[in-house]
Amino acid sequence: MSVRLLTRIAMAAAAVSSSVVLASSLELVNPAVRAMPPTASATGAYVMLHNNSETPRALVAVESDAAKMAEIHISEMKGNTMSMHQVDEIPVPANGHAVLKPGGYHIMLMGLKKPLKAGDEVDFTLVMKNGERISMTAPVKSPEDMAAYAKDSASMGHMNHGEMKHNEMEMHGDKHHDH
Ligand SMILES: [Cu+2]
Repeated sequence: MSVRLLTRIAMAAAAVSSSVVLASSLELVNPAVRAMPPTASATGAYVMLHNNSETPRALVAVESDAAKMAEIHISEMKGNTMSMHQVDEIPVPANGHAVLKPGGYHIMLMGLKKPLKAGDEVDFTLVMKNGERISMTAPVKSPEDMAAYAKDSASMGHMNHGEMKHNEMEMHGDKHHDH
């Protein structure tokens, strides 16, 4: 094989592997939007963001044509009342994840352009701190399905956290011998 051909193969391989890394470095798991009665003008959207890289990431904005405004929020209990407010960013730690779920971080759609009913789909663009824009399509779920979803995302977040830590320990096991 000629050197030139080898170089070409190497370059092609590098191009392929770098695009694969980019595409898989942030994984969107289980997106969902809560269906609301037709009179409602706002609703919440949820997803789990997995960061399969060594670089911390952050979600800083969300865009959607489904509403006049989309913001990133966090819900918090204050005494006996649940209140929510806008946040500047939702961190997605290196080799970790961020869970947007009912009662926690969420995407807030305000000024819905049309009622969203179960079975509809909503398109989003997630804007990351590093400038990356990620497309997301989320199904609209009924209140019953959202209740099940909330349970799932609570336990899934927990389970994956353990898995992540386990993987990280295995992957970096050798480095700990340096201490
Ligand atoms: Cu909110």
